[in-house]
Amino acid sequence: MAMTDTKKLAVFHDMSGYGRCSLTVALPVISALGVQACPIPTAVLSNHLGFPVWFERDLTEDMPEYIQKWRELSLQFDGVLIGYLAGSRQMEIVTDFVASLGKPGEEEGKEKSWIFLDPVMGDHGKLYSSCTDEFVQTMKQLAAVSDVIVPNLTEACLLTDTPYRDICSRKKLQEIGKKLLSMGPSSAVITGISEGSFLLNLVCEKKSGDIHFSWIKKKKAGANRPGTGDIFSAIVAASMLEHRGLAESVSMAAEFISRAVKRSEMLHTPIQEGVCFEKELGFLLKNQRKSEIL
Ligand code: PXL
Repeated sequence: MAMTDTKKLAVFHDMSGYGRCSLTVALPVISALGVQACPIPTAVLSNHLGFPVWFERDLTEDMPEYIQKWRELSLQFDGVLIGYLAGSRQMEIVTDFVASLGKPGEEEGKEKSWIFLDPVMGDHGKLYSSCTDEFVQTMKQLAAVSDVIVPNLTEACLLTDTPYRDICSRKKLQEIGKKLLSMGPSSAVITGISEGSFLLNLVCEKKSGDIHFSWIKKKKAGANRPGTGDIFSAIVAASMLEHRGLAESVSMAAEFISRAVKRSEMLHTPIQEGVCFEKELGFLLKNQRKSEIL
């Protein structure tokens, strides 16, 4: 009888102390799915930027040394999740880290590390104030070396130089999906597409030379809240490391977020406090793979 190793996921994100986003949501959901999360903090904030005031310490200058120690320890990862980055220099640091992990076939017997990118740049058709044009261009390069990218519609438009439209036809969205895949990744999910009282995710996958599209549709459970994109990418990354398919992983993420949003609405939690996901973690625990012992 052999035990399979717990999968390890390196996670680039900021640590915002209050407001349920980035590392404070990514770490618990990754753990609940049975995957070991290893954070590389990009910044430390007292709370997320949706509040009127905050403290922020940018960690760009510390990241190379932090990563160097991991190199000296020869640490290996099954996957890398790239979330909130504070500037183009951080993107270069992440790109170097990804390149140092090696590609399949470079080392005999070494499995490929999966690169998951949430290209955090904007929402509702607008670039976040912290993001410059240079940042968007560098993000395209990072997308090219990623395996799975999970942009929202605004970010998908920015990556493909498509003018943003609030209401897009499904055909047009599939064209954007195709463009995203032509940039390099084998899979892309365009998230949070609003269609009446539903939210759609468009899953685009390269499969034996063809492109396969699937639509994951969920009834809207409540208002948009901060941190839901971070929960989404963390669940997709951990779930895929546990050998689930992309569409199944997206469906699980959408269901979990829907439950947490419903709970937040029921409790009248202020929007800026994010989603009350803690008491919904049982849903992920129930979905944890039970096949670790072979
Ligand atoms: O959830 C994305 C996010 C990450 N990090 C910080 C944020 C936000 C969204 O507001 O402010 C610091």
